[in-house]
Amino acid sequence: MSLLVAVTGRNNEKLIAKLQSLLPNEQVVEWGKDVTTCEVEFVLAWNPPSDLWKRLPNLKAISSYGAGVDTLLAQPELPDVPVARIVDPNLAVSMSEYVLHAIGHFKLRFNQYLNNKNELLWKPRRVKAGNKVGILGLGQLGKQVAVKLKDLGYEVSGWSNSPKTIAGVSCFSGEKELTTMLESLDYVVCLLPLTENTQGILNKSLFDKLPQGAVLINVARGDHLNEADLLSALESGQLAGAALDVFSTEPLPATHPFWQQQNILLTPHVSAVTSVETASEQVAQNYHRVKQGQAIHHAVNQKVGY
Ligand code: NDP
Ligand code: OXD
Repeated sequence: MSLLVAVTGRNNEKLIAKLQSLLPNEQVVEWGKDVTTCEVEFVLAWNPPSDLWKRLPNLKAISSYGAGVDTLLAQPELPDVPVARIVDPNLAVSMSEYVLHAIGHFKLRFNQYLNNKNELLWKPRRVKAGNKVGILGLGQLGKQVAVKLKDLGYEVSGWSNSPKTIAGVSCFSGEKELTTMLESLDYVVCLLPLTENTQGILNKSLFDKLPQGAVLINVARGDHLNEADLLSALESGQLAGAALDVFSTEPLPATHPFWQQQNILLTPHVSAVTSVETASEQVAQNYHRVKQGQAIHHAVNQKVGY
């Protein structure tokens, strides 16, 4: 049995070394190197080549090298085996810090001061009024972000598929309740998984339900957002700004209009970066579980897509 690392677009030296140190008696191989495909029973994947799966007749389980599994589940020839994802409390810490910074960027008017600096302009302003934050998605990440913001004094609400109770956070579920939640928000944060139900959810209809001048923070997936609707909402003033960490096309092409928008804070998919250490430990544990014929930890529900 061997573990195949099919994580593309990054240098996997440290990852392979860490996995090999945790699995000293197992073969850890990297896609693209000399791989005996019939021995592979476990794959760690991130943007794997789509022709990979048909070469692995003995595959027993797959782990995403990330919290999100949308691109993995969308692979046309994905075999019918359990799929796990990374669940790391440290991801929720980085995500909370990112979201807090993104709110501060607009609330403290750093967006304007950055521009003023270029023009040598000394122009103090009061902080932007409003501290109501709504989180779309109350899972591993959304729940922690909600609790952190609540602890800092923000008025926090959250929306999920199933009803939830979180002390000090107003919880909503279902479409009707989403409208109620949106009506009072100053900031809306997307932390939903990308599924057929959530694709394009950040669109004109949602923006129009927010009070004028609200700010959008999208840290989930680029395809949650209708980009043209965002540009129109910024143009009309319906939205005062947006912080975007994820894009439909990554890296964001140089010609993309988002680069030129002063009221868009743009970062290159860095709000909660998978840790080699934690991911390796979880993958090694799941590898052992597969070897012993046990169910894997952090398996996703492939029918619902997360
Ligand atoms: P989880 O699967 O733990 O949580 C997802 C949440 O979304 C749950 O609360 C779920 O509701 C809710 N949800 C799903 N579908 C719907 C729907 N149709 N309507 C309402 N609520 C819905 O995910 P995580 O918190 O771990 O991660 C969220 C996403 O963040 C990932 O899928 C990934 O795309 C993104 N991400 C981005 C990173 C970055 O660096 N930018 C890093 C890591 C993740 P319920 O609880 O009822 O099931
Ligand atoms: C993830 C990500 O899903 O990095 O983990 O986006």
